[in-house]
Amino acid sequence: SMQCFPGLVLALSSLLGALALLQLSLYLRVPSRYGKHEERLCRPRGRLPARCAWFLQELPSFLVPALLLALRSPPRLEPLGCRLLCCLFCWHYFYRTFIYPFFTRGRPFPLQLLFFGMLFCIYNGFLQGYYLIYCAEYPNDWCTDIRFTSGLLLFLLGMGINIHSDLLLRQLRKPGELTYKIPQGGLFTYISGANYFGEIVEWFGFAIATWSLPAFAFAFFTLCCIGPRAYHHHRYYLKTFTDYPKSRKALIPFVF
Ligand code: NDX
Repeated sequence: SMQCFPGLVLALSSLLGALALLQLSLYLRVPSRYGKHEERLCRPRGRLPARCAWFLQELPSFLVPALLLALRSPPRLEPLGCRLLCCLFCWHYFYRTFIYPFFTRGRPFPLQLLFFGMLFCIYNGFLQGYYLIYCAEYPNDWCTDIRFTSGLLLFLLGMGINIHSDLLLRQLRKPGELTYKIPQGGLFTYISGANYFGEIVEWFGFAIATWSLPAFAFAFFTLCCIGPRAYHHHRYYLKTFTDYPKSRKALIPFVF
């Protein structure tokens, strides 16, 4: 049966950090080519409807840790912190897999990126789940530790911002419509990447709550992946809409 190999956790986390840097170097200047940054929309081949694409892409991030949690024998009953934290991770990906895709009005998604996205979700789902279920050791009162409570608070706040902002984006379109408009309301009043800001806050909250290398590596990856994308969205809006609100920033309210 499976057990904890600390060397494996270290290696996988380091590779995740390296992937984050690779992302940064690849996508700082040019955005990853999906959504509003895809050049040719008129080529339907090599693309999947947004619903299927997001469902398939994010499913492993829910399934892998959920299976690890369910199949561990003997079941891990102590300490509570590990299971709670693993459930938080699964909870996010339950939303992202089973709820988000069914409401999205996004453009068809490129198969190639879907393939890499799925690989990434398998990798990260395994790393976070494996660490929490087989390796993490928390004192029994971890649930009252300031790291757990403040991290959990940030996680919930970020998740709220993320879900609310994705809802505001969705409402910009009627079903079947594929055009871009200026997002309004919520944190979009201050930043172009409100949904990304929420997601970044969420995963740094998770990292603080778990106080673990894998979770910090994932938060860093998220920052490197969607941070630059928020900046590219911002530039796109400024270029596309002459009446785009001047005071709006890219990712961090009032700052950047
Ligand atoms: N999926 C995370 N890397 C990614 C997909 C892409 O969950 O090769 C990372 C995730 C993957 C990436 C994933 C991993 C790395 C990949 C990358 C592609 C290349 C890269 C594989 C797995 C790679 C290496 C080199 C390492 C191998 O038509 P549309 O789609 O534009 O419509 C949009 C709509 N919308 C608007 N509608 C009207 N008017 C406007 N002005 C609008 N603006 C947007 O709203 C969409 O339907 C919707 C949201 O659009 P957008 O662009 O704001 O968000 P999107 O990027 O689609 O993300 C959706 C949600 C969001 O909440 C975000 O926080 C979360 O998913 N997310 C996304 C990406 C990564 C991630 C979270 C994370 O790292 N935690």
